[in-house]
This record gives sequence, structure tokens and C-alpha cells, in this order.
Amino acid sequence: MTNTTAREVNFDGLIGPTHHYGGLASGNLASSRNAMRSSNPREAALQGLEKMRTLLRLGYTQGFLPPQQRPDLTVLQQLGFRGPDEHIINSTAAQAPELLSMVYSASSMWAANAATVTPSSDSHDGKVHFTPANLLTTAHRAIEHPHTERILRTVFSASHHPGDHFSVHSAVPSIQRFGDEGAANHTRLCHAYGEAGVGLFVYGRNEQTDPANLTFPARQTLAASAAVARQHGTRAAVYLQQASRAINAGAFHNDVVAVGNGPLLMYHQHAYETAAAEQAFKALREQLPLQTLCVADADVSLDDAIKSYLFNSQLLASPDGDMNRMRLIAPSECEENTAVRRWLEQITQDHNQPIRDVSFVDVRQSMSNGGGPACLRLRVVLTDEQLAAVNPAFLLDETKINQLQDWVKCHYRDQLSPADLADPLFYREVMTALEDLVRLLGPQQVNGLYPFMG
Ligand code: SUG
Repeated sequence: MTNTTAREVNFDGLIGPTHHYGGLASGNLASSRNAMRSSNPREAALQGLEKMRTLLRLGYTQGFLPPQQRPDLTVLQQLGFRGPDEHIINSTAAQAPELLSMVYSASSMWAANAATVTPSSDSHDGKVHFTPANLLTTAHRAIEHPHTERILRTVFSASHHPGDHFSVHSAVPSIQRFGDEGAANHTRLCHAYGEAGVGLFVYGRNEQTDPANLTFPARQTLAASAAVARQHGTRAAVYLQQASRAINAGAFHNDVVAVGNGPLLMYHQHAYETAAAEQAFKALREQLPLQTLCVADADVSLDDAIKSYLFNSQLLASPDGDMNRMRLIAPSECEENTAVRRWLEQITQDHNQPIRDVSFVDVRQSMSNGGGPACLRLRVVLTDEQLAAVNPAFLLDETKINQLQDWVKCHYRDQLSPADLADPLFYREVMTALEDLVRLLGPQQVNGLYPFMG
């Protein structure tokens, strides 16, 4: 199936007003390192919006996913806390304060973990498929998927345009065996966006994986990846296991040690066991003209890769979809790391591969919780017709970015420590911010986005 007008649209997570450093994510070194430090939610959200502006100015179509309703009081209610909202906050603060960080986490900002997406040219029924990730490994993220499903249904809803373009599923069951972390472990490779491609599903564990080899959790399971591929009617899927060495070094998602787009897969030498990688690449080569770009440990060590988040750069084709002129949107930490900067300088001069440019973006507030530029976005390949069917409230131009930045400046704190979450006044503040966001986006357009608004 060929449709030359398809393009990749990035939907970034709009960083919510409750962004804080809770130290909630085992195996994520930045999250552990910065636990309990004071965050700056305002700066975080403005940095995220500036990244979106960068892509827009480069000529790409850019969308966003709104922050989830936080705190999630329904979770506290399920845990036995009752009464008016402020009372629930007070009694949780008194009896189990650690739960506040969990229900207040702004972790849905990392939209690469929102869902796995299969473009229509890769699915049996010709629809774009979404499966929200159950994120069952960490408590603060395991509560995201019901909200994610609602949000995806609001953004990708056929009611905004005739036709039936999208299929939003529920998450696969939250059972240990089916741990799913979404697009962070899924790379759609293709010759051109509108042509049939292959889903590369990378997983951390299967039934044979010996937990004794892992010091940190392997979040993605083969069983979940296979279930998602089945659910989406994915026509071509290839599975590849992460090396335990990479997980133990802090690569809690594949997108910390690899990034791909079009025919190009760029990965760290230690991301996968060599034999497993060779087998997967062979299977991929049978279906598309795969180009691999292996970054040798001698050039960029695994530690430097994880510290700088080189592989969490966004790898973009040119705005017109040319796969021979690619660009990396890299975190500014890459510019500051000598080995990584040197590698980037060399690679853009090497015409045997397609990366021609690098832009650096400052997303330090997110990086301090282990989320780089690629974590912050969900990639959705859309034809013109499908793009026209996306809820326009979630597509950006400069004016809307400015409006969202004004909204952030009006409502967000510039300092937030985990202890502040116990303050019922903060609860009111964030509810007011979300009400105002709905007003800004158009209550009709985003109807039902936040349960507390009815
Ligand atoms: O799931 N951090 C997130 C970062 C997700 C990054 N996403 C990708 N690699 N695609 C995580 O570990 C930290 C929250 C805290 O500690 O407050 C956190 O959840």
C-alpha cells in the first residue's frame, strides 16, 4: 500500500503543573539521583513548549497531548481515603505521604510511553492503531493508562472528521507477564512514510530471562509486544531483546540506547547481544533497505550515552519526508559531553549515512527525571486525510504555543518540592490550571478530557 503524502507528526506531552522529582523510577539513574530535589514546573513546561516550537520552525507538523488530571484522587479513594478532596489530601499526607508523589506525578509528559502506534499502511485493516502502555513496573506510571486512553480518544477521534481512521484500544492486561512501556520500545522502520513498514519491538524480558542477571527491572516483555502487534494487525513485526548489560547500566527503555526512523537504525554497540541483533537485522533486511549505524563503545561509552541521552535524540527525516537528509534534535547535554560532541561532529560529515544536522534543545527539567527529547514525544505517521481528522485543538502553531506558554506562566510554580504536595492549596491551584486549559482549548473540542470537570 503506497501513499506518498504520509508524514510523521510528533505529539509531545505538555508538561503538567505537578512536575516534581519523586525518585519513583527504579533503574532510571537520573530519577534516583535527583530524588526529593526541588523542581521548577514552570521552566519544565516552557522548555517543552520551546522544543515543540523548534520543530514547528524547522517545518514539521507538531501536536501535543495534554497533561493528565493530577492528583489522581480516584486511586487514593480506591486505597481507602474518603471525604471531600482537600480532606483526602490531608489524610494521605498524615497517614501515607509517599502516596502523594505517586498520584501527583506528572510522568505522562513522557509521551513515548503513552502508547504504541501502528500506522495505517502497516496494519491489516488500514487504520492507525494505538494501544496505551500499561506501565505496570512503576506505581506512579501504572495509573496513567485509563487517562491515556481517554486522551487518545479525544485527540484521535473520528467525530472531528468523517471517516473511521483511528482505532484506540485499551492497554493490555496489567499482569506481570505483560509489562508494556509503549513506543519507547517500538521503532517503526520503513523505506518511505506512506509505504508499508516494519515494527521493531524491543523487549527486556521473556519467560526465559534469568532475573539474576538484572540489577534493575526489565520493563518491557516479549508477551506484551506480541499482544500489541496482534491487536494492531501489524503485518510485519520483528522482535529483539535488550542486552541485560544495557538495562543494568540504566537503559530502562530501548530509546535510551537506540533510535530509528525510516530505513535508519542508530544504536549503541552494547544495546543488544550481537547474535540477537544480527538475526533481527537480517529479518528487517528481508523487508526494507535497512541502514544500521552502530555507535562503538570506544567512541561513546555506554555510560556517556546514558548520561548525555544521545540516543534519546529525535531522529527526523527532512520535513518533506526525505530519508537522505535527516536531523537529530539532541538534548543540550550532548553538546557538553566531549565524546558525544566529537562523535556528532564526525557523523554529520560522514556522507555514508543520512544524518546531516544536529539541533540542541534544553529540556533539563525533564532530563533530571530521565526524560530526553525523544521521551517527550509520541510519533504518529498520518496521511493528509488522517491528519485532517485529528482534533485540531491538539495541533500547534506559534500562536497556540504562545497561548500555552502564557497559561503556564499564569498557573505554574517555579519551585516545587515533594513536601509541597501535602498542601491542599496546591491541589486547588492545579485544578484551576486544568480548568483554564480546557477553556483555552475550547470546552466543546476537548469535552470529557478531565473527569473532575464532568
Ligand atoms: O518512566 N521517569 C520516567 C522517564 C521516562 C522516559 N521515557 C523514555 N525513555 N521514553 C520513567 O522512568 C521519574 C519520576 C520521578 O522520579 O519523579 C520517571 O517516572
